[in-house]
Amino acid sequence: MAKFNRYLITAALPYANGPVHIGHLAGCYLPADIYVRYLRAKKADVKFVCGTDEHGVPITIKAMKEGVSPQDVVDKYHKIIGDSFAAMGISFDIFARTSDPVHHKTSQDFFLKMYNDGLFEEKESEQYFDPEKEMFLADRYIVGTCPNCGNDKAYGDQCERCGRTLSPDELINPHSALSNAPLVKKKTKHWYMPLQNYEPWLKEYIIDGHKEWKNNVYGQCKSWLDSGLQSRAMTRDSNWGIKVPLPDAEGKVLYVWFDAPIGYISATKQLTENWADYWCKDDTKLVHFIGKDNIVFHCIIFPAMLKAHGDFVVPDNVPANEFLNIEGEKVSTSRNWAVWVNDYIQDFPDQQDVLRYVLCATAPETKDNDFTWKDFQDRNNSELVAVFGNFVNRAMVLMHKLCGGKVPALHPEFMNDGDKDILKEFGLAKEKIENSIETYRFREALSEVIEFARKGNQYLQKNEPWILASVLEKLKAGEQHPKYPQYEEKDIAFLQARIDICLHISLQMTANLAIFSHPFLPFTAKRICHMLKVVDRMLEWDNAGSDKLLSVGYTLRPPELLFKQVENEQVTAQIEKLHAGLKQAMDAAAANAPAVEEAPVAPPKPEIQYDDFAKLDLRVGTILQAEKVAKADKLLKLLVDIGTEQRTVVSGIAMHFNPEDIVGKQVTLVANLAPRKMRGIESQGMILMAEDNGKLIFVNPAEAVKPGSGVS
Ligand code: B3M
Ligand code: ZN
Repeated sequence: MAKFNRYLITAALPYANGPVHIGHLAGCYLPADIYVRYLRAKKADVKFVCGTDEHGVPITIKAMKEGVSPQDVVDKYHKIIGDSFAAMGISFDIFARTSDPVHHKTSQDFFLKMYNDGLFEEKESEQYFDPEKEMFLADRYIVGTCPNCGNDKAYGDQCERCGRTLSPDELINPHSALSNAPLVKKKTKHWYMPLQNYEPWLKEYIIDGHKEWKNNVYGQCKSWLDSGLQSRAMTRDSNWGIKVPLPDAEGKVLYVWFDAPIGYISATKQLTENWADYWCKDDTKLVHFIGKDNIVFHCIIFPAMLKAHGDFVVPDNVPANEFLNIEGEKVSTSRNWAVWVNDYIQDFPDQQDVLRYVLCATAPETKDNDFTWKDFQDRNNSELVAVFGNFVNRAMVLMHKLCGGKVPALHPEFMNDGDKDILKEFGLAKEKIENSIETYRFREALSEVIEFARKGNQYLQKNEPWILASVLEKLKAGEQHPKYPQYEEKDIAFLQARIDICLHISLQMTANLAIFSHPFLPFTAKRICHMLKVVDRMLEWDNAGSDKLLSVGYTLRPPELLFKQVENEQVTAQIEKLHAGLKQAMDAAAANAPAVEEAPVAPPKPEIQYDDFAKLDLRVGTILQAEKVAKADKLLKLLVDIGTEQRTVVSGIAMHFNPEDIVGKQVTLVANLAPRKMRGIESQGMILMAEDNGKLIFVNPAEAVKPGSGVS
């Protein structure tokens, strides 16, 4: 394997269109920070760059929603996002912005170099054009009816109701989200990168060259490459972005996924005048930390761009994480189903490390994972408080009590096998943590840190220095301890030595815990350093595994508790906050559904015969019970009386009705629909609803009828 002399570590540039949530942290910022802190502790030459991604449709959509300019949006969120990262101890060397002139110039130069080398294809294509606004529309600005589920507010790239990926051509009745005007197609010219030309190189680079990449990353790359690459437009029609630096390119900007990764280069340029060392020398290890939705851009498109340009190194690894769900549901910023980092910092001041710990311990490294507040509490209380904090606190308290506040001596002549075994653990733990971090297995590394603290607790428990101290006290007073008559006056020196040894080793373990935990829990590591009265330099990785970090006789500060319990009320409050946020977002969305966005009535479906209709068994039923389905905020479980029997029906209407408000209401049920399991509950029928611009209304008879009455 190539020997690397310097590292350039990047974390995905978040869009400056909203605050960051804990899914972002767990996905890439925290793992990147752990890796970088470890490298710095090893005194590696490392730069850690990030910044906000300030172009592209996500920004303009947000500006439109908030009724402000895109510039206002990015200025606001660059600050909020940067502050959240700083507060969480994410230690970027620079947090830049893609609106910076250095970035604009770097991206344009990059484009021009490729252009001058003849690496783009110029192609005309027909694109949707809004005749009222006189502009071409990005897919997101085109709305219409989803051919899959009939949602009349599907976007040109995706239907948010059924999740289907769409292209604008698939939409029924496409119209502009900006003006509501029906769209026309118009020719427009763009510059395409023929990705297929880079296929052989990409296969060699990834499929043969990087078999060590994580399975999720390697697998995605392989499937892209297996299904064949195509030309992809690297420019767009828009007035927000980096201007295409060509004379005949009025109204054209660089595709946001062309300019954003170049942001890593321009950020490095702003950070150091030696930026070219990091980007152009083969002995640089370039690592991109990202979330799984960015894999193709970082593993296929950006490397192809770098290769095409020719001056730059390509990534050595792209350790992408999967997604973190919250309380069993996918994070959704539009539905406000998220734990926002700035909220966390307010609600849990000075407890950044608890979140860092929980997010790392449950990181979605190989598959999507779930964050729950209960788990947050459990891990804090039973791992940080009961294992890590407890060990450090016991070591410190006992040393103050039994050894006069000073590091006691080791007395090798009185050491036993147990002491020798625990000392061996120092080096072993270091090795395991190191191996795991270097192979991007941060969860495993962190569990080794806790394991080391656990061993510390077991060691203290086995040696029970507090009991030895009480025996000693008796013997010094000329008495025997009634419970331990085997010790006599001649054992005084031995007992004192045993106490000293146990605490000496425990304190050296504490110092090691600071070093081991520092990449993960930097605030805690510093607090330990403070108690041990050592400078931060002790945290250098060379010191890890040493049993000579604290000198005998050195006075230490009084102990402070490193962690505190998370109480049940805090858990409840956070869960309530999540649900309140969701409700607020849904209410606001309902209230704001602006008239301009009102979608036209869906066109008729293809004709059917009477026999098709007659197959349906439609009946009126009365709702007897209604309750929320756990961990599914869209679903209600209903019990419906249909005269002959009572049916359980799971219905996706929880966002629209309070369960208590609908008990007693009559509904129309499709009674002969094949049963279907939802969240483990068998749904025995479907309730008919009328939908008016997102609002759901029960379809029921104008007067109350007997449950079971047929509808025909
Ligand atoms: N802004 C997408 C995202 O935030 C995009 C990443 C750019 S990394 C160069 O998920
Ligand atoms: Zn749909």
